[in-house]
Amino acid sequence: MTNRRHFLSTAGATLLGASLVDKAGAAAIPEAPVHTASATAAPLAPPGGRPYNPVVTLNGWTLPWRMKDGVKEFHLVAEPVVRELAPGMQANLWGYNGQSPGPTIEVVEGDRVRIFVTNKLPEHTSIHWHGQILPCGMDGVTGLTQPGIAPGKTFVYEFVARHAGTFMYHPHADEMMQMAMGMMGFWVTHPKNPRQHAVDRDYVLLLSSYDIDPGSYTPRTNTMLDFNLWTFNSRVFPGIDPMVAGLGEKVRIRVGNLTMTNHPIHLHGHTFQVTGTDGGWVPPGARWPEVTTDIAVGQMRAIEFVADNPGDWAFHCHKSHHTMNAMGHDVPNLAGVDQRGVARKINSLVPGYMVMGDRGGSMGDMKMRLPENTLPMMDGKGPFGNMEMGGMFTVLKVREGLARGDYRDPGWYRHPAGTVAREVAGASGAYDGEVPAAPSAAGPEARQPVLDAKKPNSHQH
Ligand SMILES: [Cu+2]
Repeated sequence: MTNRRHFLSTAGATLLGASLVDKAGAAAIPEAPVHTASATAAPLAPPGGRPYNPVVTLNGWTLPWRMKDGVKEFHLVAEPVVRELAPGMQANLWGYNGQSPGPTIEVVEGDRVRIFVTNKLPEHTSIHWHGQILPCGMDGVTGLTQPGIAPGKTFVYEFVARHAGTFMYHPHADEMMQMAMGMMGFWVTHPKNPRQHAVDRDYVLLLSSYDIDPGSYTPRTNTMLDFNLWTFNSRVFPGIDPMVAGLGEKVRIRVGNLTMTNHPIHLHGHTFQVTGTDGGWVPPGARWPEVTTDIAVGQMRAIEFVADNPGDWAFHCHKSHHTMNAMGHDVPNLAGVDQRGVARKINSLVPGYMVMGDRGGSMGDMKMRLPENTLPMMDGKGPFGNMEMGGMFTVLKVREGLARGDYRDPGWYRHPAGTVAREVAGASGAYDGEVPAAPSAAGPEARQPVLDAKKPNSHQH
């Protein structure tokens, strides 16, 4: 307590709120590391300070810091970035330190934190430290708790990370524009005691969405609901790395939602518990088992499970349009419509045109010529063919004998003999038992819709 009081009383700027850094101060600002690779970076072991178990940011990285007089100093630079959403598509976004989302910030409960924020955007910005309990003037709300950080200026935020947990940061300035352009980042405050809430692997990701017309690069930022790209850390499947876990390891996945709608996040092959929110840790007696947890806008959820089931397990948003990419959200349903001849006729007018769906909408094995810079609506080569997935989807790979700290993709799961769904006749290893009859619910009566709308005998007012 003494330390913190001392910190707050000596750092006068803290009490006055986020403040502009003058020229003399600027010389003392730590460097702002930049990262542009889209592969998942290895966890950043703490180079000093109190120990903690670092997290892994899916297709992202953690921001290095320096210790100065007992304060952890970070430097974020808000700037335009180019983010590859998946191989074949790049987007002009706004982010921090070379990437959208910005780097993950990791600190320890009780740490004194000083964050320099330099604005290289063409308009003013600010950073709100979502979920932190801090002095009001550090809350980052433009106009309410500070003036906007003008282009070219650097502000400094200082506070104590009071509570361990799962948080995020994002602008509170021209929000519709800045968040639709990808400005956000993850924040983890680790517990003082590294054994508390300890897990073997701790993955973090933010949900964001973009509306980028096929053939273009820059999101439409006035879109309210009709986004066409749904992302984990500004990546879409098949551009999202797998999450890996050794058999029997305890795994945590922390997810924050900064889109415009809710996302029911679903894990196959395991049951998990929601162990934390951006409000804190859920007491053990209040947790219940789930396989899907809905994450509302502005919410964060930490889920935990023991990876006790080997295999390649889907992890995805359960809204079907959220596991699709840009092409195809608006196509008509032509199931049952005989389109023979139509494709040929249209093709003479529009080369490359493809008729969709007289047998359903699956485009898994079709090859359509795409406009430049977009992605098929569902894609991803798996060991059994096309996965027909995009957007908010990846694979949890649980493997026996995986070394601690090994995050490399172990390849596809090798299923034990006789444990894969298979064709009944013909194929090798096919089922050769007796196939039971398949009773149908649709009897003759059921095919005739019966309208039996009885009026109530008497009105009761
Ligand atoms: Cu979703």
